[in-house]
Amino acid sequence: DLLRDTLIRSVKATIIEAPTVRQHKLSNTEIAYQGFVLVRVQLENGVVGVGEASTLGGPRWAEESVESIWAAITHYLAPALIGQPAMHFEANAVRMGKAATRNFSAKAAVESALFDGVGHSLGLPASALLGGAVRDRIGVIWALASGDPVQELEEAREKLRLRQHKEFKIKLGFNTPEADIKRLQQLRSGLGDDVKLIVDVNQAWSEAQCIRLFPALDELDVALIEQPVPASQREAMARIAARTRIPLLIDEAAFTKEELASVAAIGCGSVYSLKLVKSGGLLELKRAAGVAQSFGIELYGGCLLESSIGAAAHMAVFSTLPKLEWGSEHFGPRILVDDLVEEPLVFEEFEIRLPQGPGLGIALDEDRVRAMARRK
Ligand code: MUC
Ligand code: MG
Repeated sequence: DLLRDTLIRSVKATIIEAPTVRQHKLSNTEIAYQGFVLVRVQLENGVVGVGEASTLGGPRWAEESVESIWAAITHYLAPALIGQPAMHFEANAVRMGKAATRNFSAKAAVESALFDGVGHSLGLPASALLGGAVRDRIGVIWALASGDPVQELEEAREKLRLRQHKEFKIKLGFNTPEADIKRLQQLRSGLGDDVKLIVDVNQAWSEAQCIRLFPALDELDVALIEQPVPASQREAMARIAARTRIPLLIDEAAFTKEELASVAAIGCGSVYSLKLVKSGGLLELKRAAGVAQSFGIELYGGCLLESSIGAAAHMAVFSTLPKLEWGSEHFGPRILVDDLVEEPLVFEEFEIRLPQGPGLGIALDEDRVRAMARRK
């Protein structure tokens, strides 16, 4: 009996600290290691499904920290799920919703582990359980975020040479706007006119600064501007969206699909960054994509510097979206000194591959997980 064999026996969370190859800077945080919460869901048949929650330097990019995610899973989400059929994904999401409000990253990590466990039990990739893949590879952007243009040029050239990435997202807002523009000018002249550059301001600029600075971004042929103003300043974002010649990418301004509908209705941007940390689950991420599309908003496959585990969960759901106009940015596995899986996701010809095999298509590297697990 498949339903009984795949009842949820246990849900365990482990905090992981995974060093990065270099410092990664954002307007509001800076990291030298990635904080993850690894989730293992054991089913009655003995199969263990894995999922991952990602954070950026504590509760700064979003309100969840590794500690809060660990506590939400251990004390609230796990008790709500134990004994339930793992393959009742929607019902399990409802149960998690009743057990905890928001806590999106925690819920998404658990749901990822359920899809992995059920996929392994059925011999099916998670993408098949999510409607079936319409693509098996996705163009993948690299983020330049050391703040040192000399280092960044070198890094970008290496990615181009290896044919891993040909589009770059430049993190702005941790420096003065003048320094940001100067750095961008150096990157543009060093990389040439043909390389696609997008920028992520991570909420750092005011409306007035945007009005003043966007013409310079236009001159540098920036293709997309991500979340220039604070997430809560929706009207300001809408006014900027109406006057800019560069499309705005909505990131922190919309976590839930309902928030997305609100910002879309007042015209805050024309592209949306899909992330499990915002949607709180794979099924919910698909619904967010539907909301975006119904408003004519294009889709961008966002990340929060996940390891191959979290990237695989995103790839499983991204692969099923009929449209994904801007590709993805799941460079996370390549910014870690050591990934958490035996076979990291494959980056080839400027694309990231949807891993094959059942569930999320990845296998934990238990030695590395043990080495990077935070000692309590
Ligand atoms: C963000 O705001 O998009 C994703 C890539 C990166 O460099 O930062 C993250 C979060
Ligand atoms: Mg962003």
